[in-house]
Amino acid sequence: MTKEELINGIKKGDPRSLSKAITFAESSIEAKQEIALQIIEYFGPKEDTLRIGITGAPGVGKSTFIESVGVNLLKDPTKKVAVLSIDPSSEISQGSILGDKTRMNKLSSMSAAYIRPSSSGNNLGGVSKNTRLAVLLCEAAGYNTILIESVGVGQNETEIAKLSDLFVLLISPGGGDELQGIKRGIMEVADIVVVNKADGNNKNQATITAKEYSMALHLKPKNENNWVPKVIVASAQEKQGIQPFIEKCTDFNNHIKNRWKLKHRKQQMKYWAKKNIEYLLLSKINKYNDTIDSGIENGILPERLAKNILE
Ligand SMILES: Nc1nc2c(ncn2[C@@H]2O[C@H](COP(=O)(O)OP(=O)(O)O)[C@@H](O)[C@H]2O)c(=O)[nH]1
Ligand SMILES: [Mg+2]
Repeated sequence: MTKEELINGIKKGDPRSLSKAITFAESSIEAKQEIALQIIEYFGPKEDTLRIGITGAPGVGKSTFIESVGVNLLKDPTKKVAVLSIDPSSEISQGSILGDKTRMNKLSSMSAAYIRPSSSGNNLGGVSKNTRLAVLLCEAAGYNTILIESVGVGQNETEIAKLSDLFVLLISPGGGDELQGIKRGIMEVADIVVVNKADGNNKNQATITAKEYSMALHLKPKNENNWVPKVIVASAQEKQGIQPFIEKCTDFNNHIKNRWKLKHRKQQMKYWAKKNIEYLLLSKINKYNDTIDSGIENGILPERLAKNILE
């Protein structure tokens, strides 16, 4: 498919064109990624969208929760929902992704929804770098609510915050132990904490956990955006707490809209610019292997060598 065909397809709302464009964005082949960049540039920035990053331990119910939220969001005919999932285990096989797909059965059958696992290249920062382009392509295709699912491990957890306007942490009703298990870093950036699986025997424990988090979140210094983080008790399975969550998301969007959102997105783009420079520089290092070899053989100090190469 040519760039023009992809652009026309995306304009017409053809999900296959969008998928193809995202595949190009994720490609390690320069020419393909270039096409994806040009498509994004063609459509230009979409400011009136909400990017919701959702993280949490494996099995806490992220996919189930996202499906319930997506289905509820689509009761509003002005909404179009895209779900991107970053799953480290998907690097090797597509197994876990298939699992996610089946869990999002209802949502994936709805025409205003688009669901796509974000493949992680094995390049540095590849996971989120590619996902960022996927977000932009979904927005180009007219999806105005983007839900990004990521397992809260490793660098993923902070990088997903760099892709989102609104950052959500899902936890299970585990009480105090749970609170300590969560890295401070995540707590600090969470705008909404959802205590999921508040059903059956876990109901009471969920309320207690929610109170603990509420207290912890009130103690932490306010974010730059002056938003006081919220705690929601939910059961993705029984579809409880979903509408209250969506209302909080809307509140948040109104809170940041016109004031903080675009500034925040610019800050994020500066981060990604540096990340991309880092990536390009590192990928160039191998070019200097021969110079390094002969320099060292000839007794030049590594410090001198580096300066000679770069200056
Ligand atoms: N009891 C209960 N189980 C849930 C709830 N949400 C998800 N689960 C179950 O937890 C398991 C993991 O869910 P999944 O959405 O795949 O979690 P993820 O790994 O965070 O995406 C599945 O067996 C779900 O059916 C919930 O609200 N209550
Ligand atoms: Mg999942």
